[in-house]
Amino acid sequence: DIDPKSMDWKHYFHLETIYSWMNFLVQEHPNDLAIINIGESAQGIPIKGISLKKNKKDNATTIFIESGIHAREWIAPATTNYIINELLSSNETEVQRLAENYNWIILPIVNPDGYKYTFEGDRMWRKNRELFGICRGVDLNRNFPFHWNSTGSSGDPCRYDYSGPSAASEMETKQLIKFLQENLILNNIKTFISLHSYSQMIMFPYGHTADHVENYDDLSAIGRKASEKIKQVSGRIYKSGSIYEIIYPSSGGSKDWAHGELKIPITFSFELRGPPDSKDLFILPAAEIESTAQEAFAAIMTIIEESESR
Ligand code: ING
Ligand code: ZN
Repeated sequence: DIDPKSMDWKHYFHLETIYSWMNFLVQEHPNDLAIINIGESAQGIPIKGISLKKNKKDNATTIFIESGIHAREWIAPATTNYIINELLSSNETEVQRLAENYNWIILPIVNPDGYKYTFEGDRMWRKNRELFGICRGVDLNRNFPFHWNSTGSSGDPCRYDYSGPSAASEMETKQLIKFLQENLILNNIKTFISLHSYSQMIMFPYGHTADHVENYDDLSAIGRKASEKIKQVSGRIYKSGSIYEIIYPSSGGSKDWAHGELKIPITFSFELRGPPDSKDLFILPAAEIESTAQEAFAAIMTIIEESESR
């Protein structure tokens, strides 16, 4: 059976274990933590996360973190879990300051159907599990209603980057959109972070165009600082820049929607580590979870600190 206290940074965990660990955390910190359930996936699994609210002031802003929108990128939810744990138990004063001064809404696994399937069926599955004739799955990070299906996505359900039959066609996309729309003002969300793997990158909008966002200079300076931070922490090199500039043209991603539609000012997505030499670049050895999560958390702290002075 699952021991909810069994979370560590040396293994990857099943969806059920992560969910029972979150329940355990809420029992341990009933005044500051709550489970949030944004609704169900296509296959009826609740999409759950936690909200951390130590600051009871009305004007506190919220940092939103989302991962596991792509099923096989296991290092992303593992990193998110590490971040939750640091916010709750770090002895470092700066971590404690950020944990207390901000509210945090954190969703480790936006695509629970896909995540489950990578444990039970195909380790290399990326999309959700919706059925379209002979093929399955929409790439949820191509399904958001902002310049949907304009570039870097496919109209073919058999492809890994299928954007879906229409914008926001998928349950998971719909739930996340509804949750963010409802909480944008209510919780004053100013920062949106999405975790992926692999490539060692810190990216900001947009993916569909080379045109610069209105706060390009700020995002670009913040991204550069965050990548310098990682270099100090672990020696790793993370490239930073807009999606279009540094990775590939793509449309319908969650972060582009969060920035373009919801007007959340500080929006970043990470490409975490892949293994040094392997054909399966999404399969990062579990021995690298902790160091990857450490450098990512340091970079996220830098993003928040740098945003404070702008
Ligand atoms: N990379 C991301 C992808 O969805 C990305 C890159 C991030 C594109 C955010 C658009 C928005 O393709 C991986 N590895 O999934
Ligand atoms: Zn991804």
